[in-house]
Amino acid sequence: MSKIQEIAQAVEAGKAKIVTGLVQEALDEGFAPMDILNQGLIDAMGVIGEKFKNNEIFVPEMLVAARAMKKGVEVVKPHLGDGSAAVKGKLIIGTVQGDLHDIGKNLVSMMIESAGFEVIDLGVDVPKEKFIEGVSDPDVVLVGCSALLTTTMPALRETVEALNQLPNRSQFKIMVGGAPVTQEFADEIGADIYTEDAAAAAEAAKAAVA
Ligand code: B1M
Repeated sequence: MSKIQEIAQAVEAGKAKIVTGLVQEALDEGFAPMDILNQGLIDAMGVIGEKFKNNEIFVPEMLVAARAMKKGVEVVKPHLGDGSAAVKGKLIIGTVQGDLHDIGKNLVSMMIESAGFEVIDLGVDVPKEKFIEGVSDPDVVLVGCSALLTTTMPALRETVEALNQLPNRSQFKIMVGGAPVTQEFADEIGADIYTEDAAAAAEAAKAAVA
């Protein structure tokens, strides 16, 4: 079994300490940090999601796997920077109201930060008022909204619609994403940017301020 497969298996089993050790070993052995992130850590969460859907595991197992993944991400994070030192602008980001999923949002933050942005993380379960308060800072050029549940897509819509009403709307771009979100939905609710994953989000953020 390859080191990356070992990482994925340890994430699935929720073994946080083993994950951190394996990720460090993989880095020491010269595995590309993006491969460790995508094929080791992120793919494992996909497997966990399938198992949950098929009632093979339940919320507690999902939670320990999520924690193990987060620990692995902490180890790989310092190796993901692309060397962009200059601050390209400020991003506020959060998971919308009613939604507690933060792994994807954290990855997006991390990649955008690595691309040279200052990131203000509003956390999870963020009401639209908090996003609105966030853009009162004139340095904010990007607003990121994440939603992982079909049941929180209406909150995403409300947040984007509220941001679209603001008098300073031309100051910032709105980026949305998360598993149930599509380009079509993003267009429908009036978001500026939809991206499918964290790497694409970082590229889109750079393009948005270029
Ligand atoms: Co939840 N959960 N969960 N969960 N959970 C899903 C999302 C689900 C698909 C599982 C399933 O049934 N297969 C399902 C949603 C079904 C639906 O809505 N149709 C589900 C459910 C039902 C629930 C609960 C309702 C379960 C319950 O209590 N009965 C509950 C809801 C709680 C709430 O939020 N109110 C719940 C709870 C949880 C945990 C707390 C246990 C845990 C979250 C822990 C945490 O985040 N700290 C959890 C987990 C871990 C998952 C799965 C297994 C993994 C999510 C994840 O982290 N994926 C998930 C199944 C799955 O996704 N396959 C599932 C890895 C992550 C890297 O991917 O978040 O998609 P993702 O992010 C990607 C892209 O989407 C994108 O880039 C990211 C990185 O590449 N992206 C953006 C995300 N945000 C973006 C923003 C952008 C741009 C791109 O711009 C701003």
